[in-house]
Amino acid sequence: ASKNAYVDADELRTAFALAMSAMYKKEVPLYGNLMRIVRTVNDEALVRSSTPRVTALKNGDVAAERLDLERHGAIRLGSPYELRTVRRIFAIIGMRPVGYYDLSEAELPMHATCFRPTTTSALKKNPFRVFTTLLRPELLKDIAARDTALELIAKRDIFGELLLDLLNVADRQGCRLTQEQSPIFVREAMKTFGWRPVAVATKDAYQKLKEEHPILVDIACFQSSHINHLTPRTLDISAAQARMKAEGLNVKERIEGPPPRDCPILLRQTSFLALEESILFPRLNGTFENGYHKARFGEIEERGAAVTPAGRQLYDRLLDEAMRRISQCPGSPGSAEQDRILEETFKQYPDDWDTLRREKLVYFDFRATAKANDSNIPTNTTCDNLLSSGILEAVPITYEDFLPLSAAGIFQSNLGRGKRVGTSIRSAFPDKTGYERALGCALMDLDKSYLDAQEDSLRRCASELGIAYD
Ligand code: OOG
Ligand code: NI
Repeated sequence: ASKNAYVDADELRTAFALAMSAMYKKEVPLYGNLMRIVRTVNDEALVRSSTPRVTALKNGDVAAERLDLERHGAIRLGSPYELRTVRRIFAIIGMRPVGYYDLSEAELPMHATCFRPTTTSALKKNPFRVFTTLLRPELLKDIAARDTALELIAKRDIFGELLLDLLNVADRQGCRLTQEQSPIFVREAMKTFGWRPVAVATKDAYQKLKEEHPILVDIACFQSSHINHLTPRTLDISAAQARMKAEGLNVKERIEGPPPRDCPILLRQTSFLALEESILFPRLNGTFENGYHKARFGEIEERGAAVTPAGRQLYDRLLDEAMRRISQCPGSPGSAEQDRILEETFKQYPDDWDTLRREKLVYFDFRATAKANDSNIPTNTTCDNLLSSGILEAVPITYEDFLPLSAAGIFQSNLGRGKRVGTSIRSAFPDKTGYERALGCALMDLDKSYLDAQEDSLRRCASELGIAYD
């Protein structure tokens, strides 16, 4: 193709994600081990594919190529300017902000969205996502710490000039880049999301911020907005977790999210703890001193079906109930006991696809089967009838988003306790409008994309079968 031809956003997203993966492997060598473990576990799971859990994933839209490419990253931004510029970067690779996540409930002075592709076809090609948090300085109690953080953020420039130029070029070209511009864009963007070992903050400022809240140093003290993890998707997180432990990785005690089920829903996640990395702190006299920073970690996840608002309510209620039961246990129950309580509580969540569909707890993609061609289709029939006669099949739709409580658990397990965690936040409340104001546009509704996909599939089936659909 000619140098001046535009690159397709889906292709550019894959180039971008691959570049990030290569970069992260160099920066955090353990990520390479993690990828190897996940690949082995996935291959094994696919061989044992008679288990309903894997069959469900295999029968869903999870093509093997997609699974191989699938990653999510996370970044922590300091200002509305940074967020707006990141939004422009992601727009070029077909990623839009979906959903709002309040992390203040977990004593983190931040809120977030997820940038990801939103159409079924783009998700199929490469569902790359980035969990993007923004600092909420107004939630910080300590004025001095807040001022220091804001000064450091205002002083740095995490985007190079060349990258900013290319963003303007893309704006003029309808949010697209040419064959010639694209590799430069990817290369320059990696500088924004890569590790820069020279801090913006002095060691003293770093220490003071860290004492106030350990997350502040990761948000404010560096010259880039380094991705703090890059997560592959596994088909069997329990097996992957066991293998991580066996290889001596420092794995988090418990897996976040729902218990293991025949019909997986939402997502289950676990991580190994952050490593110490050396950094150079600038001195006021222009020289540098050595130091360490601990933020980046490895994470894996197993994705299940997207749930409807009713399904989500049931999930939240049961998780709440399990947590309450755990907190009421005499002594402090170990992780095995906690998992047992979680599993027992979730017996109340139906665990076969038929019931999940009939009770409208999960979103499905409806498809006409081969049987549709040689059957007489009654015009006056129901979806249930067509399903039970095998003319239609219902495939659960994959959950493409995140869970705020799981995110909080992942955050906390990697922070370590600062002196004053628990007292450094003023109060906890969501502020979606505030996030949208900083972002400069509205967040997409998380449910709508699943509902649309389900409705579209029903409409397609009706037209294929030649029956009316209202
Ligand atoms: C983001 C943590 C959230 C997830 O998978 O839930 C997240 C962060 O640590 O910055 O990535
Ligand atoms: Ni994550």
